[in-house]
Amino acid sequence: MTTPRRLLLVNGPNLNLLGTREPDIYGSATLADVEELTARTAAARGFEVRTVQSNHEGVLLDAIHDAREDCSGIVINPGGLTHTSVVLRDALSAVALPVAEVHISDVASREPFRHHSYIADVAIVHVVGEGVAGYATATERLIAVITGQTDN
Ligand code: CA2
Repeated sequence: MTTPRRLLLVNGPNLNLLGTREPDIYGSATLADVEELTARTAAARGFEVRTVQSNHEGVLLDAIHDAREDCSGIVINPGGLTHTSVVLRDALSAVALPVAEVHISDVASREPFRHHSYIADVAIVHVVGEGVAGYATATERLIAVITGQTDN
């Protein structure tokens, strides 16, 4: 089978609130802006993007499982599940697609409970603290991995 030119963009719990609360931490862009930026970045490289945001862990797991069928990589901001979710990590590991982990804020300089990520070692690309622009960086770097232009 040829490599699908499609990515799954996953945004975890509470990221539907982007642009409406805590602009000092997360900026003023909305989730729609993030999805549009990611789609535009991917389209410039000949990829399309399917998006999912949910406040329910199982919905995210199902979307990740489905990506096996027709996607070649996953860009994910797991939100707070980053720091708590073995099942999300297991789903990403199970589908065995290349993963780019994105965080809008610089989690390393925030509360200690945000310093550990269950996702980090199943991701090949990590972009932290670049604001919403980090989704574009992550998408570019993930596509470079998928298309063999680099190894990370
Ligand atoms: O910096 C990030 O992107 C985070 O993944 C965002 C999560 C947080 O739990 C992680 O530690 C770091 C929180 C997502 C909630 O997003 C909101 C956006 C606007 C207003 C309120 C919450």
